[in-house]
Amino acid sequence: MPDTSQYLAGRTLILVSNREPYEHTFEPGSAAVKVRRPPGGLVSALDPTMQCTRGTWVAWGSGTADRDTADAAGRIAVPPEKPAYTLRRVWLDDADIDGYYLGFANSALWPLCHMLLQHYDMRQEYWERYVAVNARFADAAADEARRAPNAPVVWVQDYHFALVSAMLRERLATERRPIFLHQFWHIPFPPPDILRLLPTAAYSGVMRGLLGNDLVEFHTERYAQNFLDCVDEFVPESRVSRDARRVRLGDREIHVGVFPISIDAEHYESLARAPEGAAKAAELRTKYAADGACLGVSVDRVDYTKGIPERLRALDQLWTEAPELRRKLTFVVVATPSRSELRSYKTLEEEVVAGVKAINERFGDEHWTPIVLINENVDAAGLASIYRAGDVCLVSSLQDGMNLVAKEYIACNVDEQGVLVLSRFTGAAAEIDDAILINPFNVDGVVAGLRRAVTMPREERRARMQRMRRQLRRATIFDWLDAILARVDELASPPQEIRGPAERTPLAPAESSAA
Ligand code: ADQ
Repeated sequence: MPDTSQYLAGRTLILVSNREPYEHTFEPGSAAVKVRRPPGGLVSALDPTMQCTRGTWVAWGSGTADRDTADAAGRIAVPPEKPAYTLRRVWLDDADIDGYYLGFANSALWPLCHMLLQHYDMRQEYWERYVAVNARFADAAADEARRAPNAPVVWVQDYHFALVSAMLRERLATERRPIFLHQFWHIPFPPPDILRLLPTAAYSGVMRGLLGNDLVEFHTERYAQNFLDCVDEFVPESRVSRDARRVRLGDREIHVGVFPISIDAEHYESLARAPEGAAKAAELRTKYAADGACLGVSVDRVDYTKGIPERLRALDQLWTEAPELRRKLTFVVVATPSRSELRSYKTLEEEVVAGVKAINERFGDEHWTPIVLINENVDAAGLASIYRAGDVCLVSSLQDGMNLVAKEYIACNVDEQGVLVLSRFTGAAAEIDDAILINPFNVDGVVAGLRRAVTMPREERRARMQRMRRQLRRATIFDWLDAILARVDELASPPQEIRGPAERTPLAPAESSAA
């Protein structure tokens, strides 16, 4: 793990994200409290940085015991076993969760950013809640910035908080302390023709909110250029330099950067190599890929962006067209429900279960189940053994900011025999050179890609996987973090002065009428 303490010298890092790094919950039916660390690479990568910079992490206090363990301001020192930084919790009630999280963030922005318009559902109240919750996070971050012993660097995560940076800049405008604001956008950024489907106040607010940052970060050049196109179109008083990826707004300069996120490759590799990982992988192969048969794997949250029904359609067609692959190719599909409160997600869960059942009835028999569906949460060690066992990993996202599953598969493929079949609409496809690229909307193409994967000569498989593994080792999540912090260091020094009120970036008011 690279040493990130060389950056942010004399500065305090304030991180803002929807999910918190430590969640306190009551044990069912008792007053005993347990601490949960949400799984995921981002928290594991950022937690050590927070520990060494002794900053503050502002996040939604989502645990049942979160209020009981924090002080009146929602603050608690973490990690619990060896406190090194502050977690500042922001409280959301059910109406906030419905309007801000399930509503504007996940029913409006999420489908638009993934250009899947049939799932777009927009209500005025969603936007109003989103503005209100973003304001509450900006208040909490402003309070933390005032408490910070050093010049604060604020790092906002994702599409839940498009307005926070501009709001925060406004709140701190009268205090002449240097501050640097930046934001990572984890999902695709759409072109103007898609973003304009939001009401005018909302698309204008989102763009002006993001321009409250000094640096806006994306996974790929395409998302960065889409963002610059939207700035050009929706913020007419700005000046956009596409080549330099820069925006001039009043006397401020906003930089746009490309930083493809990655994984802790060593960690995944060690899970796959561990004796339990190896044993579990061998067990999977004995069960589903004995006698030279082939094992396909896929891993996703159940989300319409991941192309799961499209994948099932392709498998159906594959076993129809290539009867010789029946009993010779089994698929383990890990598809864990997420956002089940939303009807479109619940419907999709049912569609996936019914689709798998139909395929298994059509092609399976008493000795062979074509698709093994695992629709529960699997921990990282379990995933590592599934990845290790898989001869083919199919990622069929219709759109995906990056897709970390593709990289996890590469990290865990320690036997160097696997083939990655990857949707060209993932951020990962812009980076990974040796996958078989597919268009998930074209079922014939997916079938052709799968056939190519299962028949690929051993030497070609090995050569491709070796190259992908070398590429991944050079670009892990720590390299991502390192590159972003280095860029922040470069741009933030000498420290930028907080602008006076007259120079503020205007934020579209929540009450403006919907267009
Ligand atoms: P996600 O849409 O969640 O992330 P992805 O990048 O694939 O998509 O990351 C998912 C993570 O959850 C992976 O670490 C994976 O192992 C894990 N996971 C997925 N399905 C699981 C399951 N069924 N059981 C257990 N774990 C599972 C968003 C964007 C992506 C972007 C990331 C990071 O949508 O495009 O790559 O953020 O920026």
